[in-house]
Amino acid sequence: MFDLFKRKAADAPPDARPWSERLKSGLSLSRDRLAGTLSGVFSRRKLDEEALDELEAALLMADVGVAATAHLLDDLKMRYRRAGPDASPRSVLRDALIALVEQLEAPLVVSASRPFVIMLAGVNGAGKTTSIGKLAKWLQQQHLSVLLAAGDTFRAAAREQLAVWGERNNIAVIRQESGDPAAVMFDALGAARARNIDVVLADTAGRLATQGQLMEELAKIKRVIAKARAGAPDEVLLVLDANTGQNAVAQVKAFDAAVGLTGLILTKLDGTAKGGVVAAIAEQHAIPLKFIGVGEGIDDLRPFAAAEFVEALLPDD
Ligand SMILES: Nc1nc2c(ncn2[C@@H]2O[C@H](COP(=O)(O)OP(=O)(O)O)[C@@H](O)[C@H]2O)c(=O)[nH]1
Ligand SMILES: [Mg+2]
Repeated sequence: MFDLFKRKAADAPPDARPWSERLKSGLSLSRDRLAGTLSGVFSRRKLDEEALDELEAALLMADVGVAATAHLLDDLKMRYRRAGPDASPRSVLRDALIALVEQLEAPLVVSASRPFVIMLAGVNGAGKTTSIGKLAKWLQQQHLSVLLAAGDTFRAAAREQLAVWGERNNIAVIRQESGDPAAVMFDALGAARARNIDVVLADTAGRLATQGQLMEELAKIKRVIAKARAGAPDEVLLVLDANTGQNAVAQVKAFDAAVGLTGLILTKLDGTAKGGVVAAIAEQHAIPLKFIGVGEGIDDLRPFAAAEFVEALLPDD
């Protein structure tokens, strides 16, 4: 819910630390927990059966999931054999994790199509509107002009929240007092054309009366956008709350089946989230992870970089 406190959090002065530091501190809970469960493995300095058992438990606890954990253990054994008995378990684990999640690394590229349309979907509270606010800033830093479309017409508060992000970014928000999100999208693309805007960010509802209705509405929004500009939307991004654990994988599958996803944004990696869900997604339903969010501030969103992420997640040797 939008309230004054949230406004303060987002308007707080930018965090001056380097991104790698902020990512590390965002993932610190996860890393500390892994440090506890991995200390035996790392200190033994050998990947024997006991170490592999401990590792398995640690990965499962870190939200990596059954399928990706099995894959990682197989891959680890192979890598360890190849690297020889002097290899450090941490570096072998790091390499295996990077190899798995690397396939999700595919930065967002804004092609020459105008207006370039990015539609965001996701369940209520996942962080869609907040991610749009951060993404607007990121795109402006790439010298692209941005317009926001308030397609979550289900809740008045959602429109207002998007308007505040528009103010923060000093950009226009197209909204309607009532009515149909598809009509908002049509308006927004028209306005973007008239004003020579590069990118339209389309917010959508996260919950309607039923899940079926939500998916139908999203599909309809997508069709209307395509009518307003052939080939659009250029990106359909699913916003996921990293705290939802293995349920995130189920959400990726369901939204992909309903609207055809081109990418993901994983938010709230700064709290109690366990981070390992990235590996679960890579193993079970790999869709490019375009951005990760590590806070509520306007600068708390960055492209996903596999090696950087794994380094931040793993405790030191
Ligand atoms: N800690 C943290 N909070 C976030 C992040 N992204 C969003 N939030 C918060 O999560 C709540 C729901 O976000 P919102 O954008 O309204 O979700 P929506 O319903 O999907 O549009 C808000 O209180 C946000 O401030 C993040 O990366 N980290
Ligand atoms: Mg919202």
